[in-house]
Amino acid sequence: MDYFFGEKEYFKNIKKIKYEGPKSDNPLAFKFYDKDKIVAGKTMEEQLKFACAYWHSFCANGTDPFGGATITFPFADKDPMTEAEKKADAAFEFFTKIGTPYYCFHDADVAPSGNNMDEYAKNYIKITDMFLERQKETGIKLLWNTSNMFSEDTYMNGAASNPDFNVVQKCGFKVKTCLDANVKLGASNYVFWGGREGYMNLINTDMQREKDHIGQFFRMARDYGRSIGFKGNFLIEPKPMEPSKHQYDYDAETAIAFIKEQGLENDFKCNIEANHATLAGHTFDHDLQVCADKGMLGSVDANQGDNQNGWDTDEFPYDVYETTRAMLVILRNGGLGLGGLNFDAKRRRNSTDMQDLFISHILGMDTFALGLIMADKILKDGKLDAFVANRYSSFDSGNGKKFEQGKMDLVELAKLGQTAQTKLISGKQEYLESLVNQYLFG
Ligand code: XUL
Ligand code: CO
Repeated sequence: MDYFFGEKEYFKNIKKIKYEGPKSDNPLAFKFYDKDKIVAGKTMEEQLKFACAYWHSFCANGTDPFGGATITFPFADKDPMTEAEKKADAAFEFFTKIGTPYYCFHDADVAPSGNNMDEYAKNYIKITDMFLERQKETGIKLLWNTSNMFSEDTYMNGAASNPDFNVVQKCGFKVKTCLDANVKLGASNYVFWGGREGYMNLINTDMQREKDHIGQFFRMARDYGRSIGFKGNFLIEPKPMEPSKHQYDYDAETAIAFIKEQGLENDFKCNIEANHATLAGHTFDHDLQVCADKGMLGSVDANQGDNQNGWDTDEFPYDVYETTRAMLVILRNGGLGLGGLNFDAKRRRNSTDMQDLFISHILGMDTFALGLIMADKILKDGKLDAFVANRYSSFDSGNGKKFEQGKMDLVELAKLGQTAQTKLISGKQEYLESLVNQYLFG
């Protein structure tokens, strides 16, 4: 099989990345991700369903608020459409070489927006037609696409929540175009991340009206998507802030409440991003568990934040403790369903070698592979789950069961409480944490 498409090989000197095991000193090899290895009844590839994020891997050039680009791409071209075509070829070469079975993109990542909406659609359709060909050639699938309604100045006051209906109309055009491409490419999901769907100051904002407009917009997107044959999940990706001060889909609980308030629960689930959960003051596994408990775990943006920084650093995951805890939730959930693990992650601004694009993905894939192996070990051993089950066992029978089943009123509960004997029962947190260390390093 050839590992390049179009006119040339963009990542020369880098062959398909293989599993070489934990003792390998080859930076361009997997140490733990062995795609065909069976873990918890499925291959690692099927369990983890990795996706590559177009916007970080082929667009982010190291620019930050304090300085310009540090990363140059081998597909740069003076003509924006030619560059988009070369970028698509380079992207499929990368997916094939690194071995991510899925990819994700925004409209703005893949094609130039042109001078008007017709040019935008023409460019986008041309590139997504090309994607369709490349998907057929490689077997790589689209996990989700989305519309970027936050970068252009038009969206500075919001997208579907914008106080100006003219902007909402433009959003309609963009999302319709993106849903058409989604169905053409056979995607599993369609994502809405509400970057500017929030506000900076209540002084100029009618909050409930804005939320209702988003709800109305989502119902229209759902109805259109279903009418053209989209069978996957619509996903809301919660984030508390950045770029908005108050983002409406703050965290998993907030997004689920919104989904239910707006009557979208049969079609919408959540896409949980690790760094967004930590920005909201939660842990990654907290937001995953909130979704799992409500049957709302749609997909995952797999990255990692920084313990000291209060912003979205989108690092590639390297914390095995965190991925183990995430994979515990995912395995207990019975897997990711139509979702996957999308690396919404970028290499650091000073990781400027082209090799670093590969190495960063290897790091993320190995870290989640370890998380999967460890979570499987923990679940098979069963001590953690048995401890938790036992902790709640007073509700398994007798009056506790009656309470849980709603067969008791407050008068009866109070009567029992008059003579109830309570004792201090240890939560054993440190014991359980040291048990996890034993699984990880024992
Ligand atoms: C931004 C973010 C987005 C979404 C897709 O923080 O996570 O890239 O994943 O729009
Ligand atoms: Co994301």
